[in-house]
Amino acid sequence: MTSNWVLNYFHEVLDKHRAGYLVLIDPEQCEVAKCAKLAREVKLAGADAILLGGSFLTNDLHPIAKALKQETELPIVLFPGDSMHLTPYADAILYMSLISGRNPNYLIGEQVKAAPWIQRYALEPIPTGYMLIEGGARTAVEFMSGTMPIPRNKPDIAGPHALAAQYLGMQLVYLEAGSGAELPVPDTMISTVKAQISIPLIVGGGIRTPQMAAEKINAGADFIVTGNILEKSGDFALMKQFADAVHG
Ligand code: 1GP
Repeated sequence: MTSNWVLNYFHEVLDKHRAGYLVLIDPEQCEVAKCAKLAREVKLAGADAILLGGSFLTNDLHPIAKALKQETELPIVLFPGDSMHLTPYADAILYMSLISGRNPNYLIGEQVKAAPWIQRYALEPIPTGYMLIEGGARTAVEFMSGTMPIPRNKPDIAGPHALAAQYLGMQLVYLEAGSGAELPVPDTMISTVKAQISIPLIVGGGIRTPQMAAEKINAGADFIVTGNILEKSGDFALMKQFADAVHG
């Protein structure tokens, strides 16, 4: 039996701050030493946890996760593109079902393949309803999963998806515009979804400024994820600005 300390920690973050800040490290975009440096900076900046993963992976995940674990006591939470993206050197995994899509492989297939490995690696699975929202251009998740995102002007479709996730027992909902999205998840969609659920709401994809992060929180996001912008800019001062804007 695995503990659920990471999920409890997420709730403690929300008790302490108005919202939480998660930094996504894409193992495809960084070598071990660079990832380790990033992990140190994430802690110094005041972010709350590290998400590790992406849609497509050719790098060896184990040494990267191991290096992150050595550099920070922040939770390392896997954010996998499929059932191959697993390592024992993380603490937890967003055990996601792509509920905005109708591809059975990403609704339950990959989850079945991953389950024995999650048990073997003693990772904490955090059941998460993952919803792809149209972000202005085709994204890697859309292509890799062969699913269509929910149209960005249809919050009335997004709301019942999130509510269904909660009714199925999921512990988090993640609204995803896609990494590097031209347009982040719209505020109206965030507020509509938030009004229908009581589990924490994660929002990510295309959030490029601390002001945008604050806007998404004001709309109802509980956790903000950024990836691309820090990978590209390498601007660690910006990471602190994000953390401050999110924590309020
Ligand atoms: C992607 O939501 C995350 O899965 C983060 O997106 O890289 O655009 O910040 P960005």
